Amino acid sequence: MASVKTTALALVLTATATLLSLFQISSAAVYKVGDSAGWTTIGNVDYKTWAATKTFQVGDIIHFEYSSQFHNVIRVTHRMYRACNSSAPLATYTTGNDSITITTRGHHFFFCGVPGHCQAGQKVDINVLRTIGMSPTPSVSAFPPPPPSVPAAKVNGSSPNNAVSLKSFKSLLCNLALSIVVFAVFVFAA
Ligand SMILES: *[C@@H]1O[C@H](CO)[C@@H](O)[C@H](O)[C@H]1NC(C)=O
Ligand SMILES: *[C@@H]1O[C@H](CO)[C@@H](O)[C@H](O)[C@H]1NC(C)=O
Ligand SMILES: *[C@@H]1O[C@H](CO)[C@@H](O)[C@H](O)[C@H]1NC(C)=O
Ligand SMILES: [Cu+2]
Repeated sequence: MASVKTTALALVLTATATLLSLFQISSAAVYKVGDSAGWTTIGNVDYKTWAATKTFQVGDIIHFEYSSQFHNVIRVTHRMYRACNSSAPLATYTTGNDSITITTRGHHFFFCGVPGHCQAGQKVDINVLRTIGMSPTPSVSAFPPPPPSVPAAKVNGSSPNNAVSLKSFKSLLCNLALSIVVFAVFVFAA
């Protein structure tokens, strides 16, 4: 009798793990910094506002697109970010088509290392919130929602709406999987 339970438990756990790993892959979002404007000093792109409208998660890809003749990307510490100090970057990217996978939570500070560009606003703070499996509410209230009459304006680009709904779905599945595991352990222990 015990072996039947063990087999059932193993099956449930395997299925859950498969489900979760599948979802881990499919939920990674790609965010192009600055959307159609890209990574530039032209047009006073507000990268702070751009970042504030996104809900970044571990595994997401931050994509910098720019002319490598005129710009680059460096990752720096918070202190260096605030001072636009490019003397000791943590990482440097120069291809003009750089995809950076975010592997940890917290802040990830980037700016353009070309003199004057950081001061001109070519800097972005990618903040991956510590909450996992929670619905993304805080950043939404800071911005008035766009008028519903022009939904097409936001559809183009990196489709953040899609990403958000995928993430909600993911957290739902995570909760479901967790419930299954708890249930299985309960049955097993009984
Ligand atoms: C999306 O934006 C690109 C330019 O960034 C434009 O060429 C394309 O027509 C747009 N697509 C839609 C569906 O608006
Ligand atoms: C820039 O950062 C480096 C390394 O942290 C430091 O030695 C230097 O004093 C800083 N420069 C300025 C102008 O803050
Ligand atoms: C950037 O690189 C990706 C592959 O990593 C490629 O598919 C894409 O076409 C490139 N974009 C540009 C503008 O070079
Ligand atoms: Cu630049």
